[in-house]
Amino acid sequence: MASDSSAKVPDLDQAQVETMFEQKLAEAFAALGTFNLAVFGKTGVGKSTLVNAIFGRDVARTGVGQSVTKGLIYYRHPDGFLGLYDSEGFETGTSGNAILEGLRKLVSDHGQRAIAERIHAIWYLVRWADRRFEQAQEGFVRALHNLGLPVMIVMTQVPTRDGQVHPEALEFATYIESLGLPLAPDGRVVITNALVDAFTSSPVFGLQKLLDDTYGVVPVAAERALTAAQVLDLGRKKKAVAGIINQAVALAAGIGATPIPFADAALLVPNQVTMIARITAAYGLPPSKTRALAIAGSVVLTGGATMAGRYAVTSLLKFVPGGAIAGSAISATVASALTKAVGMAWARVCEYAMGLTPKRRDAFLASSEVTEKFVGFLKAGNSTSGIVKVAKRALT
Ligand SMILES: Nc1nc2c(ncn2[C@@H]2O[C@H](COP(=O)(O)OP(=O)(O)OP(=O)(O)O)[C@@H](O)[C@H]2O)c(=O)[nH]1
Ligand SMILES: [Mg+2]
Repeated sequence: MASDSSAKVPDLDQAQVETMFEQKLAEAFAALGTFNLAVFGKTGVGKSTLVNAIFGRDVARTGVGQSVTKGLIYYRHPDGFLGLYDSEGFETGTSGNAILEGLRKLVSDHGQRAIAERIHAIWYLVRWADRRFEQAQEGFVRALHNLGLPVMIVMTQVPTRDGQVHPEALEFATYIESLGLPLAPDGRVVITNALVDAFTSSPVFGLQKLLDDTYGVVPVAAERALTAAQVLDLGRKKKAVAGIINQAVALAAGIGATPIPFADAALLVPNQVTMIARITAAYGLPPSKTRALAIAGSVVLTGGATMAGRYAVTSLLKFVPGGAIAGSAISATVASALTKAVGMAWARVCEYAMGLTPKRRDAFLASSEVTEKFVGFLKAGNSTSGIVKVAKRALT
C-alpha cells in the first residue's frame, strides 16, 4: 500500500503543528507592518470618536503611549498594526508650534526610516459648528504639507438629512477648499459624522469616503496594515483574504503536481498553516488571542481534513491505471480543493469573530468554540470536490 511506502513524509503530530502555527501567526502579523495615523484638531472636535468609529478601538486608551513632543503622543496599539499620533487638547498657536517642531524632528529622517515607522496619513479635524477656520489653522496645515506629509481636512459632527449635508456645513467646506490648501488626495474637505446624534438622530456619514481617501494617500507598503486595522470595510478584508487563499491554492497545486507517489498530507500542512495565519492577520484579529486559533488549526489539520484527504487520494489511486503521472494529476486537484476548503472555512471563522462584540470576541478566541466553528464551516462548505466531501465525512 502506498501509505507504507518508504518515501512517505512522516506525519506531523498536533504539538508540532501547533508550534508551527504560533510561529506562522507571529510571522504573518509581523509582515503586516504598521499603519501610522496622526490626528489633529481642537479639543472636542471628535478625534477619539472618529478613530474609534474607523478602527473599532480606543487606541489612546488601550495603547502604550509615548510622548513625542509636548501635546503629541504616539500610541502603538498592542495589536501592533496600528499606531496613532494623538494631539489631545490641541490648540493652534504656541502648542501648535511645539507640535510642528516635534514633527519636524520626526520627519527629518523619514526617508531613512522603515515604512512602519513613518507617518502615513494626517487627519486635520474641524468641527462644522465652529464655522471658523483661523489663519493659524491654515498655517498649521500648510506646515504639515511642507514637511512632506499628506494632510486631509475632515469636517466632523456634520448633520445630514436624507443624505443631504447641512447647507451651512457645505458652505463652510467650500470656503476652506477655496483657500487653495494642498489637501490630500484631491483638494477636497471630507464631510463626516462619526456618531448618531441622540437629539437630531442625524446618522453616521462619510466614514467610508474618509477611509477610501485615506487609502489614496498611504504608501502601498502600509495598505495591508490599514486593511487589518480598520473595521469599517469588511469588503477590503475579504478581498485581501481571497488573494491569500488563491496563492495558497496555487502553491498546493504545485506541491500536489510533483511526481511523488501520492499527495502526502504532511507536505500540504505547512502551506495551509501559513495560509490560515495570513488570513487571521488580514482580518486584524488580535494576535494576543491567537493561542486557541493555533490549537483549533492544528486539531483540524492533523486530525480531520488532511488525513481524510490522503485516505481519499490513496484509495482513488488504486483505481487509476498508469501509476505516478495519473496519480500526481489527481494529487494536484486534491491538494487545491482541500486547501481552498480549509481557507474558506477559516475565513468564515474569522468573520464570525469579527461580528462579535469585543468582549464576546475575546472570549470566543480563547475557547474551544473556535475548533467547533472551524469544523462546522468546513463541513458546511459548498465544495463540489469529491475529495473534500470525503474529508468532510471524516470530520466528526
Ligand atoms: N453627534 C456626534 N457627536 C460627536 C462626534 N464626534 C464627537 N462627538 C462628541 O463630541 C465630544 C468630544 O469628542 P472626542 O472624540 O472626545 O473629541 P477629541 O477631539 O478626542 O477631544 P480631546 O481628546 O479632548 O482633544 C464627545 O462627547 C463625543 O461624543 C460626531 O461625529 N457626532
Ligand atoms: Mg481625544
